[in-house]
Amino acid sequence: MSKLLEGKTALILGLANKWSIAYAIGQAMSREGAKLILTYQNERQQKTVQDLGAEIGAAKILACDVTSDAEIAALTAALKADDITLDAVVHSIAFANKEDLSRPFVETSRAGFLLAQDVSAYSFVAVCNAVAPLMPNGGSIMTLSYLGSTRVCPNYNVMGVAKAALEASMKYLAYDLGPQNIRVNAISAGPIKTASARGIKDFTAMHETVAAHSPLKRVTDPAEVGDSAVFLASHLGRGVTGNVLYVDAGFQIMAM
Ligand code: NAD
Ligand code: IMJ
Repeated sequence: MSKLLEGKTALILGLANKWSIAYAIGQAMSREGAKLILTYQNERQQKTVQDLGAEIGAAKILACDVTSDAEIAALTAALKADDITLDAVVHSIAFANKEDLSRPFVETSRAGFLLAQDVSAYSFVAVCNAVAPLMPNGGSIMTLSYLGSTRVCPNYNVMGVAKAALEASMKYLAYDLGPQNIRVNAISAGPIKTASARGIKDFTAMHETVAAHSPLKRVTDPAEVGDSAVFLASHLGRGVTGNVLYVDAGFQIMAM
């Protein structure tokens, strides 16, 4: 069978290490023949991202801290200077203060609230605005969300509110960019043991709850998220925009 992303170029933001969901997406997209461009947040991650990028044959690796308008502009300027056009963009980025993910949500500070919104939600708007001009043939932009956007998940707190803003932003972006044949979607993944999940209070218990109660009776494998990202980026996903695609072993349908 021919590869699903042959001839397509994908930009992936949010790869930090081998556990990152962005790495699983990069592996799946590389397998399907995509040319990959990766970004890293700062010098601390540069070496790791370069090593992992080499493993999946990344064509280019650039720095981009998404809290900086200048760094986002420099990223797209560097791609433009190389005459690179994009067919797919993956935003796999979130951050909140650690203490805001354990104490009661009601105690969230203004600064903590705004930080989570800035990194985890606004950055998606800024990235979409920056990359759209590099997608003259249309394309597919996606972000990663979590069930805590619409349901209360203990400790997810300020991140849940940021994911609610992210999912709503995704829909407005889908409306704005639709006329350019740019599709915008979110993948809502089930809990996966990444750096952003490790150290979270009761994460193992949450994993066990999902495995026990989800329709598929198991947790989400990052490779399943990678394959869904391939679908959204490919011709097969051409009719899908403004959607939250749950890749969570079915957990979100359950009430008891
Ligand atoms: P991860 O820690 O590997 O990825 C988070 C990424 O965000 C890192 O690469 C980090 O460098 C990047 N980042 C943070 N602040 C940044 C900034 N200012 N500029 C640029 N990059 C920045 O963890 P992950 O679990 O792969 O998370 C990726 C996405 O998936 C996040 O949006 C997360 O909310 C979402 N998600 C995770 C799970 C899970 O259980 N792990 C479930 C559903 C959704
Ligand atoms: C995170 C916190 C609380 C509950 C949680 C999570 N559950 C899951 C996550 C149930 C699945 C992981 N997740 C979906 C995230 O989006 C994580 C985001 C995150 C994690 C950290 C940890 C380290 C840190 N800041 C963070 N910011 C965002 O300092």
